[in-house]
Amino acid sequence: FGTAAAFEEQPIKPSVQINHTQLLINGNFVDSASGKTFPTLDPRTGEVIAHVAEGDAEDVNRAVAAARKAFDEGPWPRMTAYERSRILLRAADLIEKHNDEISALESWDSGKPYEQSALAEIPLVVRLMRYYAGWADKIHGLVVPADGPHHVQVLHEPIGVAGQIIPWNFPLVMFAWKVGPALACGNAIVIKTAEQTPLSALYVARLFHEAGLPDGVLNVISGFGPTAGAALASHMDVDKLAFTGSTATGKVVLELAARSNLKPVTLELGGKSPMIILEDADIDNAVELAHFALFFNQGQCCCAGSRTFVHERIYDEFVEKSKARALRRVVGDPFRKGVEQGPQIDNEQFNKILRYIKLGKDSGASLVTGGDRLGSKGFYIQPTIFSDVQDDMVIAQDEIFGPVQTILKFNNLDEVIRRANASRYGLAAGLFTNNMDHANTLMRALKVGTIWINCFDVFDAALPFGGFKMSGQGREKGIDSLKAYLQVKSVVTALKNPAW
Ligand code: TXE
Repeated sequence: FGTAAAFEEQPIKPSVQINHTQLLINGNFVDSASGKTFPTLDPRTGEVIAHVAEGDAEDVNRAVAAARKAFDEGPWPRMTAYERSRILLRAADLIEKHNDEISALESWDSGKPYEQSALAEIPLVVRLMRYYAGWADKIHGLVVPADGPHHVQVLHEPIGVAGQIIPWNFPLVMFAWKVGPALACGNAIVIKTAEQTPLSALYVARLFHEAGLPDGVLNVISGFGPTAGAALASHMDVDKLAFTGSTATGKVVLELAARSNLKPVTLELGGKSPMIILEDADIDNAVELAHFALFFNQGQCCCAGSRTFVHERIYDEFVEKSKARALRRVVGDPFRKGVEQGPQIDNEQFNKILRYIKLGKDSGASLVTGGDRLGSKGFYIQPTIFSDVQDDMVIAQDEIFGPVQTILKFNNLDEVIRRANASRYGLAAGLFTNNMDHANTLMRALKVGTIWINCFDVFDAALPFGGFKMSGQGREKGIDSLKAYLQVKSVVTALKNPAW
């Protein structure tokens, strides 16, 4: 994983200035009402990057009032859909133009490799904005045949003020998944970013204004969950809530929404996604993709392939090759070229992962490689693999959210279907086989929202994403995401002359 000395070096200084640390309310950067700030930390060292305005219930009130006004009185829902589309396209162009600075902010704040930000995530954000710009002027209702002498129309209207709460693992991609469909439908937004990663959204929200987005349509609140997040979820003047984060917090916000004004809620929550490697699979390809599926983004993915089921006939070879691949993984400063894995997001996640590694060791699973931290500062963890993992072990059931691969053995298709589905989660699955019949059986039998066959983590803007069971409610991306941001209104007009 690189030499220990590499982790003691001075971190590489990112080439970007931090210009925005205040809240964005009604088109202006402002201090929080309380005047309070909180530090955002560099996961490489745990040191402070910047102090950011800390939004609280009062700031959420101000932001919701601005969004309400922008929606009820402003030009945004009233301008032509084509004009809205052009603003989203201009925003996409500006994000693309500033990829370097945005990627530097994103990697500095989150610890993800700079190359991953610049070559994969920011281009995905740009693509997503263009996809939703394409939808803006293609959202329309229906005229439906009715039984009586009536003209029946179904109007699709924006829902109003959308409250959105996002996590820290993909700060800007999550921002785009949320604001893209909401803006395409003509809504106004108050979005609360994760307390670990407030920087990139503030930068990008300013670009939306530069692109022509009217004031008050997109308000960004940095702050903590139990204060700012809870205030947004329980606000009486927020018409819809979208949340991505842990299943535990998803339950809390759903309850807050129900107890306040019954706003509809979409939830994108945790997972424990199975990777199923059948005996006929191309083993080298499966090893590489199972490695990617788990270790990508330091293992901090809701859809991480975190239960690797391997057919018993190829199990030992698979484990050996996975170990060799993990040992080749380049861990280090996210700003160093060629680095595949940076530090975990913060001390809390770092300790949580180390606790799970200890649990894995204590429960009798075999530690194949890794199993400890790297270096003595920051939140780096060795790529870790456990084999001989059993379904009832905690490491096979809980979302670890770190670079810890668990490899399980199976014998036949029926067995692996039953075991893969025996989870409270149902977000995604990966299948590796060249047998079409087996692929067809598995794709129908698995209770998950996304299945990747001989590939993994393909995030096309047009592809709906979301979970079965306790992985969530509703879908993001694709056409399905629009439904969450539209009201449906049926209009029935009596016909004077039904003959026509
Ligand atoms: O999540 P939280 P945390 C999982 C992963 C991780 C665990 C804990 O297993 O280890 O969750 O991470 C806001 N009212 N995922 O603590 O608490 C919070 O400020 C309103 C999976 O970071 O769910 C942040 O903006 N909002 C996940 C957001 O919720 C509240 C991605 C997510 O934080 C709130 C992240 C409250 N009472 C973690 N409490 C995925 N699905 O990808 C917190 N928040």
